Amino acid sequence: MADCIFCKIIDGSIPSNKVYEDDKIIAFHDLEPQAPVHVLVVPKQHISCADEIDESNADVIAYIFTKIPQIAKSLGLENGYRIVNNCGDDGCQSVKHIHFHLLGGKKLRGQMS
Ligand code: DGP
Repeated sequence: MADCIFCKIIDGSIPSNKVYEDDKIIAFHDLEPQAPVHVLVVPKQHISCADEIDESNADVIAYIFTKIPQIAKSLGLENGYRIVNNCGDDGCQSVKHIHFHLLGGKKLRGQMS
């Protein structure tokens, strides 16, 4: 997607502080961290939001969740972490390329909204 920030990070035209990359996904530090560790885990395939997940693209979403423990371990999140996905306007999704926030590095507040 030509005007998608995360597609530009994936193709290297916008720099990022990468922590993991393979042929299907990328993970990089969030520009505006909300916790001591705040990484975004993003499929390379452009899927706009969780509402667009279907049988044709669910494999890469499942794949992300198989890689998150490895990424979390590499970031030292031995004591747990939070995974957040914002979807659509009410979910306050600002970048319309699905991504999972991986947050940790301290005891996070329990509040969800
Ligand atoms: P969300 O609100 O769930 O769509 O989260 C989008 C996140 O993306 C937000 O925490 C800030 C981050 N972000 C936006 N633009 C960039 C960028 O160019 N580079 C990086 N590393 N993060 C970005």
